[in-house]
Amino acid sequence: MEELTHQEYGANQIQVLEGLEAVRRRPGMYIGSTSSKGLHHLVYEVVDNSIDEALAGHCDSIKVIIHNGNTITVEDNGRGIPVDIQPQMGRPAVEVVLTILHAGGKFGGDGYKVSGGLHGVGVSVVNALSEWLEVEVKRNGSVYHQRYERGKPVKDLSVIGKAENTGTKISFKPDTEIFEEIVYEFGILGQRLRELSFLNRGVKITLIDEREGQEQEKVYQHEGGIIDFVKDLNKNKDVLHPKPVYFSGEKDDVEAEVSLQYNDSYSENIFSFCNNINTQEGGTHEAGFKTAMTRVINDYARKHNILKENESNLSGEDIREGMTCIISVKVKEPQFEGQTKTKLGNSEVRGIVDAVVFEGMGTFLEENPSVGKKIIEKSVNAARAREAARKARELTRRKSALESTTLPGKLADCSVNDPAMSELYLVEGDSAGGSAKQGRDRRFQAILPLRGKILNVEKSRLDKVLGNEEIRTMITAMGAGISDDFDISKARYHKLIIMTDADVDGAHIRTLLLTFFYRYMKPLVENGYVYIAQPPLYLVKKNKQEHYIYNDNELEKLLNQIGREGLNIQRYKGLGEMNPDQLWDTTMNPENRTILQVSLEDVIQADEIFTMLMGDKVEPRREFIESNAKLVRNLDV
Ligand code: 0RA
Repeated sequence: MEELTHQEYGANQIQVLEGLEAVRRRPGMYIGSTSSKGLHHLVYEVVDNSIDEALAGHCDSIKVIIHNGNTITVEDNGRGIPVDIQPQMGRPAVEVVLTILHAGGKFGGDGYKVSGGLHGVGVSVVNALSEWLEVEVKRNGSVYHQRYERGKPVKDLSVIGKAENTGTKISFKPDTEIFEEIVYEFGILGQRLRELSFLNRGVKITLIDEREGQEQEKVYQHEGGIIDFVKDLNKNKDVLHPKPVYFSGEKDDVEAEVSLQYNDSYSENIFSFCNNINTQEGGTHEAGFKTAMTRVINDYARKHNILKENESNLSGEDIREGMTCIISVKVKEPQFEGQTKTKLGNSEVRGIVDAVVFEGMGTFLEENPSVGKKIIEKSVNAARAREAARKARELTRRKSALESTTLPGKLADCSVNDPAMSELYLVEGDSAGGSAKQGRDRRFQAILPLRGKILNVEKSRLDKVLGNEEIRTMITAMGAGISDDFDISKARYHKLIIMTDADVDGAHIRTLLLTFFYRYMKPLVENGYVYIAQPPLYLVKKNKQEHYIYNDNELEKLLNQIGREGLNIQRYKGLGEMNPDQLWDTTMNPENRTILQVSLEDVIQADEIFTMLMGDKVEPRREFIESNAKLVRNLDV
């Protein structure tokens, strides 16, 4: 490459600029979106590089700072990005890393790999999307510095001081021309950094918020790695054995780690990761885990005569009931597949995880027979319950086959047949249900009144869940089945709107319903079909004018506007206090209403929240109860 003519070098440079221009023209292609999600993604991108340095064994501390004005600094104590001239480009390596798309780590270092694969688009993308970015590298006893604006170097890399140690510091200001709104959320960054600290044992990650009025600092560091992750996920549950099980292994450049612990609940919580990315759609690592687990438990149960010769094998699902598990693999060239590119495709991973789990779990069971016995008892019970549930389900199925056109009697269906246009209102109480039926637009709005509290599914198995009248009605109305049989393409409504009173009981019913949808109709939640209606809290009358008010802030604003004289303020205690017209105007008419879409961006957090809200332990619930707003994103429809 030394013979590069001047001209060719120039051509290279042009290509480089075009690369970053492409990022600015279509940022969504590189960071997913230019909303809050994309904005936070910039930080993850930089942190990922520091994590790689940690995984290579050269860095044990990463600091992330949110400054006033929502600029960010990410600093690590790794080797520092190389500063020597990169032969192909004839520029310092650090400049190449920051200005050339996909250049990160593809040169200059063995062992350096781009983490993520999904996110791993490189820090140059962050540079391209920042008003300015400054890098400081401590290396070779010197501090090097360079500044860029919208991806372009302002001047050459220069030495600005002496350094005693090594590391990289990158500061940047996201570009207002690119992002819709530039406000970082401590909680969102914290959640991801915390996850990274579990997945990368020992690395100390500090998050500092310097913004005026919201100063805070958190340190995330877990010597136990994914064992601590499992403990944390189970912290509000009653566990079957005190210590999570842990296995790890490495083969052909694939590292696999698994930790699991059973609790006494009925749900299965497996979270898998490849290169620190949550593989929500599963893949070969999960498949390997599941087959090995099923095999090893059945082998053990037979060997110890807990399963008799004439009895059939325990199913995978039965074995995984009440299991909390983290699977984490690190793969050189990950292939991400599936709709959301979160399904691991590398076939070599399956066998490696299978071997690690089969061997590790086998040994564990032999060494801990009392735990083994508990796990198998739980699986056997799960199998029995599943059989009972199957019978119950068959019964409902047969019934609905006989009366195939009969929807539940309480359901006031809409007249259109297109699910994409149809809405189902789940309404608390018969009286509000009656008002909703009269007030609705019957063309596209269906009403299902619910009487009293629905069953707390967090404390029941499927068979009992299916025995509950209100739940059966909802399943039939929705028409898409339940649990493993749930088929979202059969959903009769694409909006399911929960409408409860604005009081404690209403909040409780709403949570019970959300728990049910989350545990038994998860795709409904994942696809954003579930909404929460927002009825007004007050009706303020002055002279002939009426104002509906939805929260206390709004009330304060209005009172400041129209004065406090001659007012009549009515506080609505329940939906039942509104007549059908009012209910339509304030809460159901798509032209005026606000409904909140329930989002499940973070399934891990969602599980924690539902365990907390609906599980047995009271203390964490009390701490949490103020709001479940975390699950809910504001959406005006
Ligand atoms: C390329 C090669 C080497 C390290 C890095 C990049 C590196 C990048 C980042 C980004 C943030 N922190 C970082 N730390 C290191 C290897 C350098 C060597 O061989 O000494």
